[in-house]
Amino acid sequence: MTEPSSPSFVPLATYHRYPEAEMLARARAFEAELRRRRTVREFSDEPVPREVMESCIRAAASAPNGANRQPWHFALVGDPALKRRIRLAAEKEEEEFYAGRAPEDWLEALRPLGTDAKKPFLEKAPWLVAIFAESYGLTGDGSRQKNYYVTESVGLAAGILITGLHHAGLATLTHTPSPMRFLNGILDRPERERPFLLLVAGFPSPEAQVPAAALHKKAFSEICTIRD
Ligand code: IYR
Repeated sequence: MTEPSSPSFVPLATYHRYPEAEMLARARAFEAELRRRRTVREFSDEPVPREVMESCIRAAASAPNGANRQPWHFALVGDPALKRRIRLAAEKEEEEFYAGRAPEDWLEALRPLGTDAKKPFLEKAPWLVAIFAESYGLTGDGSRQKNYYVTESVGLAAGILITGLHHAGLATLTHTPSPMRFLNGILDRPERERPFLLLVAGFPSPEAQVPAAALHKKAFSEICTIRD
């Protein structure tokens, strides 16, 4: 057994405080920017520099997470042969989903979005980011190390990634082929990493359309109660 290390602290050197008017202006500008984000299913094949993707992934990996275990792995895929294999494997699962595995109420809920089993965007978009949630870590000697709040942590990182890509001027699609264990095989990731979601990123096709139904957002009073 190694001795437990005692906590050590450094000054909070990175924090910025803004004057109140600027704080409100920043909050409103950020709200407006994020409210422009739309999930896109029609992508252009125009390339996106890898450095942009890498930077957004580093930003995502700054997410708050359980005990700083950082229980995630981001597999960034631009190789056309790998994208094709992912598309074929995802479409196989999705065909079964749409043709019967999905309960009728689920298919009914999806109808306004117009989704189906065909996933051409998995090949057309320049980048896929397969996000894996690490159920447990491995220490230097190969023994298991517990992770905490894995789903919450990876969800937070995924949200930051989507936000960062949008901020950089890219469109994304949050795709969850189900089940998606096939990603471990294709991307050579260990069993202890559970596929969490497959994020498609690139420029939208110039003809891209988005479902009108998804424009409806709940009223603020429905999503927030305030007691001040
Ligand atoms: N995974 C399927 C079905 C799907 C499920 C939900 I919930 C969505 O919001 C959208 C699609 C697919 O990707 O088509």
